[in-house]
Amino acid sequence: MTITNLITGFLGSGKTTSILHLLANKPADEKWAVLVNEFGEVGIDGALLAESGALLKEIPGGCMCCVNGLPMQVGLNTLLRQAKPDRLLIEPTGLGHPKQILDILTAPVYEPWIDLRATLCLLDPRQLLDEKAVMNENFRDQLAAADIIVANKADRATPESQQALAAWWASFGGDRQLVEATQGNIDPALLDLPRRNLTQLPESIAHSHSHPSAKGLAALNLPEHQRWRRSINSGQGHYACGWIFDADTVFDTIGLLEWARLAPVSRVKGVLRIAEGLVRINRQGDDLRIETQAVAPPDSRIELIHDNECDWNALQGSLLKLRLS
Ligand SMILES: Nc1nc2c(ncn2[C@@H]2O[C@H](COP(=O)(O)OP(=O)(O)O)[C@@H](O)[C@H]2O)c(=O)[nH]1
Ligand SMILES: [Mg+2]
Repeated sequence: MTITNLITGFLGSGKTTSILHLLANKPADEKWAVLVNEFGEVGIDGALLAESGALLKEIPGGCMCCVNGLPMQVGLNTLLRQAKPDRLLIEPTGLGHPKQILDILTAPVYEPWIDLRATLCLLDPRQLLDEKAVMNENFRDQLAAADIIVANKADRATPESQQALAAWWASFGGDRQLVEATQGNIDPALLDLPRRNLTQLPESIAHSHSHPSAKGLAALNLPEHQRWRRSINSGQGHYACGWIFDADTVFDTIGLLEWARLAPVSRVKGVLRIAEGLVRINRQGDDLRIETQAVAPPDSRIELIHDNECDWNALQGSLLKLRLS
């Protein structure tokens, strides 16, 4: 049986960061697997996790319970049977449906394979001050479905966000556990805690978005001889646009970082080639993190997410101008 945890949380709350931390501290003799499901179709978290040493499976293009119900389940089953990992961490999209995903994971077909433990929900308490987030059903469902709430980004806490967290906890905390973290740095022992009974969860909310036709399980790829392509996705009041560039495309470093910093969107994620090597870009609101990466994905990819429609063509125009080759 594979000990399995769902790591939920709204867009940019720190799920991937926390998973990277957990992987960095895993016992050397254990085999861990990660299933990432992203809202955008381009699939960036897989590239971010490429160096982590875990088995990785990606499901891009929307909530995994909607996009890929059956193929997702077959893929998951194959992963569990063939690789027999000791642990599986599942990162659903920040706009995913936690209740439905828990329903899938507790289906009889997985009973012999999955030992489902506590669901952890990452929360940036500042998001409790953002009415748009608080009104978002996915945001609320994720918090409601969690067994443990991780108040992340403690380094960014303000008196207002701490007050909002205390008020939220007083109303909705219940008998759950609340832990504070920075950079998703949590005690790995939390992963062993049991989950609550599903019947205690609030009724799931009907899916308000359309179900796109089933797409492949792998992240989007570039056809041969094509220099770049883009992909647009929308649903649940959010809009995503991602681009993939071939392995020969190199970006102007300073221009690229400025583009990512200033793009009028709430979320930017990417792994791209620059003259110095590879750069990872991860921005949530004003929190911008830039890192270099050693293991090269075959291409460059970047994705923007926003809660309003954006002028993707204008952003694309300025991005294309930053190519050095
Ligand atoms: N200041 C600060 N930034 C953080 C912390 N944890 C994560 N981040 C940043 O928040 C952004 C989103 O993190 P990510 O893990 O990709 O979020 P996800 O969308 O939930 O997977 C990234 O730029 C991270 O570097 C934290 O504790 N403090
Ligand atoms: Mg992520």
